[in-house]
Amino acid sequence: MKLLDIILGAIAVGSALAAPAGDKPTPTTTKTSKRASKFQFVGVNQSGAEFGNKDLPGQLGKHYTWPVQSTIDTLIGKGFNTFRVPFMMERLVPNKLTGSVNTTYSQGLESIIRYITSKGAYAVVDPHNFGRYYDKVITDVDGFRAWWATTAKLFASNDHVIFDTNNEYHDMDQNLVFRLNQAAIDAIRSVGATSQYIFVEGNSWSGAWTWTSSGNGASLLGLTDPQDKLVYEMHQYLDTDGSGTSTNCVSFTIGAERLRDATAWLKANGKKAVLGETAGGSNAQCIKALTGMLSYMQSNSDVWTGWLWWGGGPWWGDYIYGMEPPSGTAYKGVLPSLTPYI
Ligand SMILES: *[C@@H]1O[C@H](CO)[C@@H](O)[C@H](O)[C@H]1NC(C)=O
Ligand SMILES: CC(=O)N[C@H]1CO[C@H](CO)[C@@H](O)[C@@H]1O
Repeated sequence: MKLLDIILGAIAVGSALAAPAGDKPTPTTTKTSKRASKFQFVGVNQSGAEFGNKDLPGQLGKHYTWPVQSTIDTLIGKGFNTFRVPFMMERLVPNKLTGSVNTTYSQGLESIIRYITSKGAYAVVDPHNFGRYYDKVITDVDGFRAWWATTAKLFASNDHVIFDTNNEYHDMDQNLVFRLNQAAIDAIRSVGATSQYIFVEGNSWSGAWTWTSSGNGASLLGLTDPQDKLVYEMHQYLDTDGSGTSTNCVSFTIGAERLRDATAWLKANGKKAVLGETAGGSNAQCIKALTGMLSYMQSNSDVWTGWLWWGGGPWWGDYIYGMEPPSGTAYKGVLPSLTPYI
């Protein structure tokens, strides 16, 4: 296994050196290319600032990093218009939920968000915390409200920002997940951030395939937004346990199958959703499962607003789902097949 990793690593480095000429970053002045799909949001998660999440606050360049501007340009050139930026709640507001921002980290976050939105794309502000703060489930709903008021204030005047209440709540009381989401919505609106979309996530890692069986459907249906701009963010991987840790996909048809139940819920209740994380391995079976899923979403685009790939970012190396230009595994092997859905 070790030896295989080393060989794969060497291949990754080799192919990075031999990047095809067509993969040069798009000049920053290039306008968003014409897109094939009618999805509102098509994008890529841009990892880095949430890395080293056990090292808090952590050091820039050692434990975490920021997404790369030229990558944003390149992916916009491919038609993408949405970038989800995961980061750590504790790095932005250290020590206590009701505290104030760490200006060093905040400037890094604000800078990449500003860059993305200056290109006309959406930037999703994604506290990648799984409903936890310093590794403990957040039960202080008022504290969470305060954290969100502090954070939303930084972006209140930028209408291309999208607020994502939290990444993948899991193993939590369902009513707590409801109350945290509602507190975030209320806090965001209370500081004058009234034009932005808000992505709300569910329990059970916000899985689309378990949206109703987990209780998310019944519980989160009650969320309210005075601006009526809520989008349910669901995640879906296509490997056996749905964890997004394998290059294998269950079958050619698994993508569409895993979204059926959630789609019925969305239609029955007149709600909209975005697939905030999805991926599959760079192989024929996964590509067919992914394009089948995206095609199913397109034919249900009254409720599915779009999708975001997991993941891009400068530190993924030869990661199985890497979407980082020029040599990411998925960038090279999967993206060419996804063009009709961008
Ligand atoms: C603020 O953030 C910087 C950069 O991540 C870090 O070096 C510093 O220790 C942080 N300060 C606190 C109080 O967390
Ligand atoms: C499927 C996947 O890659 N999930 C990732 C979500 O984000 C955390 C933090 O970056 C990773 O540790 C997970 O692997």
